[in-house]
Amino acid sequence: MRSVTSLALAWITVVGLAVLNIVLLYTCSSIVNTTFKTHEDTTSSTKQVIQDVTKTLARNGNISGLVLKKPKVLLVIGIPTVYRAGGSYIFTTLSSLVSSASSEDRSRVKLVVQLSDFNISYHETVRDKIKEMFPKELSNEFILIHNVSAEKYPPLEHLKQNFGDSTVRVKWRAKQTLDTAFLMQYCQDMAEYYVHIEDDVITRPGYVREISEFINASGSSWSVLELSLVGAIGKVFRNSDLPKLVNLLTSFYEEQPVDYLFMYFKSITVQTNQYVRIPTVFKHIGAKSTLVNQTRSDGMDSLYFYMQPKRLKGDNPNATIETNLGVYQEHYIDKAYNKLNSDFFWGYTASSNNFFLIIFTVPQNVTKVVIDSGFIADENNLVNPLNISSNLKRRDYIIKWRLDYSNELVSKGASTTCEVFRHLQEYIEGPIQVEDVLKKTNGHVNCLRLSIVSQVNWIFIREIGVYVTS
Ligand SMILES: *[C@@H]1O[C@H](CO)[C@@H](O)[C@H](O)[C@H]1NC(C)=O
Ligand SMILES: *[C@@H]1O[C@H](CO)[C@@H](O)[C@H](O)[C@H]1NC(C)=O
Ligand SMILES: *[C@@H]1O[C@H](CO)[C@@H](O)[C@H](O)[C@H]1NC(C)=O
Ligand SMILES: *[C@@H]1O[C@H](CO)[C@@H](O)[C@H](O)[C@H]1NC(C)=O
Ligand SMILES: *[C@@H]1O[C@H](CO)[C@@H](O)[C@H](O)[C@H]1NC(C)=O
Ligand SMILES: *[C@@H]1O[C@H](CO)[C@@H](O)[C@H](O)[C@H]1NC(C)=O
Ligand SMILES: *[C@@H]1O[C@H](CO)[C@@H](O)[C@H](O)[C@H]1NC(C)=O
Ligand SMILES: CC(=O)N[C@H]1CO[C@H](CO)[C@@H](O)[C@@H]1O
Repeated sequence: MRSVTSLALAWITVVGLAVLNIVLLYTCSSIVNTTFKTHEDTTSSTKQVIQDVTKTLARNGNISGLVLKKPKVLLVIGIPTVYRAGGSYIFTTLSSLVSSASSEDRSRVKLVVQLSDFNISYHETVRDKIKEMFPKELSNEFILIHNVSAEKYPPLEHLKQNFGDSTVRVKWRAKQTLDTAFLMQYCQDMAEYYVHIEDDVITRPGYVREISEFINASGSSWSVLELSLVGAIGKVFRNSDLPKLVNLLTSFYEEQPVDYLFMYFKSITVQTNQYVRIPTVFKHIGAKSTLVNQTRSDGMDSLYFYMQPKRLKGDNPNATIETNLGVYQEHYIDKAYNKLNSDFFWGYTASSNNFFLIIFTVPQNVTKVVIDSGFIADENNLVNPLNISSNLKRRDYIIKWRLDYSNELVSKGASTTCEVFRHLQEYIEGPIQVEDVLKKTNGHVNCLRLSIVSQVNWIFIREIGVYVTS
């Protein structure tokens, strides 16, 4: 009932928005085009409105059969930037985006830097430095600089207060939402896809291919793809959706922060799955927010950015896996054994005798066992945001372990388990990779048991690979 109601509400919003478009679109584009019409202009402005609405409808529903230009490049990456006290990251962001793109990539992408400050002398500072650092990229239009004009914005005083945010914060977030709308408007029709990031992120070599592959792999039923799990960073939209987004952002900039509106865009468009690219493609580096005195923490961002895709290609025959470790959130051990998801195991050690027990549905002739544990963390992200490589550290890996096997399955009530175990590998320290298992076991293995010793607290397992004879 609840979901029916919210669906209905979503529809009312959609229909409402469509109807309002006739009025609003012009209000919105008057924010963008800024002119207030005199009485004599009415006829031509009405024509303009009708044309804009027709274009929007053509994009959204192809009602008029209007032929729209096909964008020339694959991606346009929108990067709004404003002054922040205590450190600017925009040049690091641009360096990362430029140096991580091959010359072929550069022909498929445009980077649009939007100078979003109302302080014009700050525009000049940033513009000059970009010209100095990236003359070639500017001249061949790999980088474009665009600036906002304060006079096109609605008044940002006396805004509605909500979410318990201070007046300063409400103004900051309302402006951020409008900045995004202007940026999207500017980027309209430049590329097939628009990617929104912020001015304090880094990426890695091959990001263009990674994004392109992810778009291809995501099918067609998405409206937002996520290349980062942080707020408004790394969100991919279709070029054809930009007019709707501009409407949404300019309609609700007082009520909602931009990342919430992105999230609501998913529900309004009835996108039911979340599409997150793991490893993520962009990593947040800004410790200082553009909101005065606000600092931000890294959270799980670096975990997802440095996480490798599953690579072991084990046979992983059907099995149930048990463990006595505590499980963090939903990161159950099956997630590490299942090759088809990009998830992992993350848990904390029990007081003693920690183990993972794999019980095969059918006895297996196991040849090799590999378990990839630990992850790369960016430990000093907030202390030293611009020297990434110096901060990387491996965390939560299994330090000391032993592997046993059993070929004696016993039934206990409704469940089955293994009882008598033999050593496959005595306690050792180091990566978990056990070869020649067939020779040591003579086949017909019912269970494998990994025992953990001398673990401090947390254990992260990216992937389990069990190899068997076919
Ligand atoms: C839009 O309509 C025109 C004319 O009816 C048609 O040729 C074209 O294929 C349509 N485009 C899309 C994307 O449906
Ligand atoms: C505007 O920017 C300039 C140069 O970046 C700076 O010196 C000045 O203090 C800023 N003005 C305001 C009002 O923030
Ligand atoms: C994605 O699909 C398009 C169209 O089929 C293709 O041209 C492009 O090479 C694909 N990109 C990748 C990275 O596979
Ligand atoms: C930011 O912090 C400084 C030092 O604590 C304080 O003087 C200043 O008023 C704060 N600014 C805002 C806008 O809260
Ligand atoms: C493994 O389990 C899946 C799902 O339960 C099943 O579809 C599949 O046939 C099983 N494979 C084998 C080899 O038993
Ligand atoms: C294991 O190997 C034995 C003989 O080498 C064979 O009979 C058996 O079918 C194999 N089992 C599986 C699950 O492959
Ligand atoms: C980054 O950190 C490494 C290791 O701490 C240090 O050797 C290097 O000089 C630093 N680089 C910069 C640019 O600060
Ligand atoms: C300060 C500044 O760079 N202003 C420019 C912003 O962009 C408009 C055109 O969109 C120019 O006319 C301004 O000079």
